[in-house]
Amino acid sequence: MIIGPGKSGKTELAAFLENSSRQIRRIPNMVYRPNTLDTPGAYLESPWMQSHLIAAAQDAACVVMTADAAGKREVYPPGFAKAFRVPVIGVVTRCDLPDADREAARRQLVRAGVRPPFYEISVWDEESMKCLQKALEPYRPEARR
Ligand SMILES: Nc1nc2c(ncn2[C@@H]2O[C@H](COP(=O)(O)OP(=O)(O)OP(=O)(O)O)[C@@H](O)[C@H]2O)c(=O)[nH]1
Ligand SMILES: [Mg+2]
Repeated sequence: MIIGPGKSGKTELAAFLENSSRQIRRIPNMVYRPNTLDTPGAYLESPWMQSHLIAAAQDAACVVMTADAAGKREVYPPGFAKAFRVPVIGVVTRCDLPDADREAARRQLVRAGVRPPFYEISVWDEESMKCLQKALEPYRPEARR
């Protein structure tokens, strides 16, 4: 399950993890696919929707929390990661953008209660995507059967 601020690259990451073309539709709903549960940033950003994320995570093997290296907005409540019973993996997204500040994004994850190591990715850097994919491998549905 992937959660994070709006426009932080969650749907882009989900498309990669599904090995699908990057034409996945961007719709403001939770989207269940074979390997991923993509969630809208709007859920995290409205306090009354956050409980839906926590409930939905009960079906997930792990939660990926994204922090946008290229976005200053901080949306996670302090310690939010502690609401989940499943492992939480911190991912700094959009690291290739010119105004990317990875350090600030890492600090956001720490304040949100996520424990390092954090994965720093860009959809344009295949190495970084492969590295995250490898870390997520044990949580894939087939791997857990
Ligand atoms: N340069 C760059 N752009 C990216 C990267 N990842 C995503 N984007 C772009 O950033 C924008 C937002 O990406 P999405 O994947 O739609 O973001 P999201 O987190 O799903 O957004 P919501 O569904 O609105 O919460 C899109 O234009 C993407 O193409 C990246 O690694 N690098
Ligand atoms: Mg999306």
